[in-house]
Amino acid sequence: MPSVDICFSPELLPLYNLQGRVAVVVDILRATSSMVTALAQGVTYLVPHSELDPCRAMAAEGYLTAAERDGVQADGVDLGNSPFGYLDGVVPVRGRAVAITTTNGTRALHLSAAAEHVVVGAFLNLGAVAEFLRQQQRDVVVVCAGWKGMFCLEDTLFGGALAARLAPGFDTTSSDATLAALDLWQAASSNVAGYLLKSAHVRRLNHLEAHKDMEFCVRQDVYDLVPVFRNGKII
Ligand code: 3SL
Repeated sequence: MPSVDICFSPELLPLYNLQGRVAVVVDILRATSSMVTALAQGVTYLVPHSELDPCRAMAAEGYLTAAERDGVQADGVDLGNSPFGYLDGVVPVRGRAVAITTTNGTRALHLSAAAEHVVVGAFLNLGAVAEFLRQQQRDVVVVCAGWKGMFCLEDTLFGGALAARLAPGFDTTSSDATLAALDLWQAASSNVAGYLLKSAHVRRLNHLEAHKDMEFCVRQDVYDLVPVFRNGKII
């Protein structure tokens, strides 16, 4: 039976073997939620960058650029990191390719590249990701983007929610990390948005739009798509 393990921070990735496994990279607030939303709104593909300058430079090649550092849109780009940037129509996104860099999420994607498949997970596409994993029948590692190497609640909650969806067809009991995430999910699942009000990142993004973003990002099964990161592109 395939197993589900959870890596609480990209800093712990050297301890995990990703070979032959599926890595589900998650940054609920907000990078992977925004990427899923972008593709659902007709963005053709995204190119994730770890650094700002190479991302900005892709404007010259016709890409829309999206960049965030410390929760704020970076200077000189088209979009920040709110999913509403892809929904509000201020910047037309349909049919465009997007170069994107964020504080933690895009870095976590690159660090997961050794996996057999690297997929982009969010509550917004939770059911679609679970179905993809059932079809693959491979061991799964949920890679939490965290915050600058630190543990965070929202990505761990996603890990618990995904493990709950995959049980009993997957082994969700052999890893203490997965057991802890399942317990956290059980504690928070009846009111995820309410639970996350106390999270460090919601307090860090302490302005009105952040609450609006958070309430959107915890919605489950809004989009039936599974973005895959391959050959430098998220499609
Ligand atoms: O760290 C990241 O990659 C971002 O998702 C952080 S933020 O939600 O845009 O502040």
